[in-house]
Amino acid sequence: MQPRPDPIAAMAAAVVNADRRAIAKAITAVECESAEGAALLKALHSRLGHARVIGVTGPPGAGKSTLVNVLIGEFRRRGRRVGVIAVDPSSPISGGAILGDRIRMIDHGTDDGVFIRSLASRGHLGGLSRSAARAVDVLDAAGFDVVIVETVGAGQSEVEVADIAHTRIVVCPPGLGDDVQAIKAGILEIADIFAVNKSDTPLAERAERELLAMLSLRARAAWVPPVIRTVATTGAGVKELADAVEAHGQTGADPRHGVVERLRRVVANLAADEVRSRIVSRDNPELNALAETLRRGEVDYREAALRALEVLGIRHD
Ligand SMILES: Nc1nc2c(ncn2[C@@H]2O[C@H](COP(=O)(O)OP(=O)(O)O)[C@@H](O)[C@H]2O)c(=O)[nH]1
Ligand SMILES: [Mg+2]
Repeated sequence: MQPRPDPIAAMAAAVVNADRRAIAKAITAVECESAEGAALLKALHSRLGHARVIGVTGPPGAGKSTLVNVLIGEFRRRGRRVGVIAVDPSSPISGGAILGDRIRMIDHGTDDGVFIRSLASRGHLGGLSRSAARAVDVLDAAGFDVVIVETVGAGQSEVEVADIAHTRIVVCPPGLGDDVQAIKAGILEIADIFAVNKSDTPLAERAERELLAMLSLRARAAWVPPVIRTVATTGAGVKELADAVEAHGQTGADPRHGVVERLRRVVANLAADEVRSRIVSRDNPELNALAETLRRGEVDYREAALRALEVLGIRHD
């Protein structure tokens, strides 16, 4: 009798063969943290490391999805296979059809070189960024040359998605007013490239000036984030944006550029979650006593945190 084929191994092989239905099924499996999904990822891990992962983040309405659309077209023209994970289902990515003739060929329904997937926004945002990291693994294993991850907002989940991206594009629309401060506080720190999108609107020049002024205050670094004006609705500036992504990839100086480092960051996020939930949810007398010593002013926060790790049996030096 023939041994029964291992369904996980068969699915992993189909993903590696870039079978579209298998990729779609695999992402569904890894999205919810099922045992099947976990086993599948394990089977795929030795195939990781080919894709260049690009994070695209910024406030809602900045034009991220539209920009991703034209970036898909630009990378296709450069012969790259492009996978997209959108963590922002509110503004769908169409696959490039908006530019009409110029990139009609990449209508993603017919182009095997493009795969686009929106992740459902069920669960908390942290969970969503975990799913995004796993979906990126699937697309990487499937051999996509470029994997773009679109995330909305300026919170912890964006920082985590940014953690797994080789190159992080922050999309800044002009005229945000006070919102600019909120972006500045968080995601501006993580930008490798700035796209001042909607450059066809009056306040674009000011937004660009503000960004450049802010960057000039920074310490000198090997890579200074370029500020690129784009009009996502026409495709203006997208070539420069793609050039900047490639240039950033060639610097090679960034430790995030290795796949082992990417996996390590995913593990760090998962481990941090685990520790947090154990400290918060356990009705542990030792942890309660520890919080009391903190309240009495006998230890500082950092000491308390290190002792909490000891209580959990996690050694530190
Ligand atoms: N004028 C102008 N409108 C744009 C540009 N890019 C995007 N938009 C429009 O801005 C709106 C939000 O775009 P979307 O890509 O969904 O933004 P997202 O929420 O950041 O993904 C849509 O109506 C787009 O057509 C641009 O460069 N110029
Ligand atoms: Mg969007």
